[in-house]
Amino acid sequence: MKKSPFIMVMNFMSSSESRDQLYARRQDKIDSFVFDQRVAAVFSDMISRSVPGYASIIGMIGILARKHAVAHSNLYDLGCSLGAATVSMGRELADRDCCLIAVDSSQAMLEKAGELFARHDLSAVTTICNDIRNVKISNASVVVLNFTLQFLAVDERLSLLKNIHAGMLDEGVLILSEKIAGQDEAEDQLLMELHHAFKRANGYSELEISQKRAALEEVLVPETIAVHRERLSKAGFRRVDLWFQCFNFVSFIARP
Ligand code: GEK
Repeated sequence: MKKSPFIMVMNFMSSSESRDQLYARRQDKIDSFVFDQRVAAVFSDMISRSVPGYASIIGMIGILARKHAVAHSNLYDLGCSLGAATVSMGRELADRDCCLIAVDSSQAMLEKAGELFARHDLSAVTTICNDIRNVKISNASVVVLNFTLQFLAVDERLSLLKNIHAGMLDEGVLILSEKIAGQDEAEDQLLMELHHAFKRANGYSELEISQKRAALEEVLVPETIAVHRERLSKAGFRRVDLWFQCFNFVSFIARP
């Protein structure tokens, strides 16, 4: 019997070899966060202890892909990291003739993603090591940006979304997950406190939380839900629905 997406995600998580302790020791100078080999080695532990709802989102991406994937079309996972969303889609679409394309600019991430694809019998996945801004999107029924857009400079986000929109089939969906800013200072503070409480509950110390926050300061720029909706609409998406939120982490479905 095929395993459920939830079980699949738990298996994916438990395959992580190392616990994230990258910010456990006090550092004199905090360098900007980069997706290098050290991060790739602990990534599945890092993201599951840092992003509330990550496992659910990954599982649901498979469900959403099953609902919206069109036969003989392309499915993109942009900023795939270790390929969790690709695996989730691939397992749901084994019976459909679709092409899975996983893109990331980090070679270290893609090497590990390749191992995961092989473990899940998904060696047909096309992996592309490149900046997502350079990748032509075509014949796409599902495009996933799972916590990736937030790493692009704010003024580069609209043109990426326009490029994605131009390469999508009318019946397709873009799944966009992002860390968000609150709509005002009070909401922002509340969501941040809840997120930090989540990280503490998952074993991160105050030092780890504050050093990671400093490393991400200018690298990950969150925006409000309203800004995302407006930009998606400007990029040509005619309908945008929020299907997931936990604290300051959300996911939208946008239709071309
Ligand atoms: C998941 N989606 O597990 N071009 C290509 N890749 C990029 C770019 C870019 N311009 N900018 C960042 N990345 C994954 C999680 S992580 C989110 C995504 C996080 C890549 C970067 O190398 C990293 O692998 C990924 O986007 C962001 O479902 O760490 O919070």
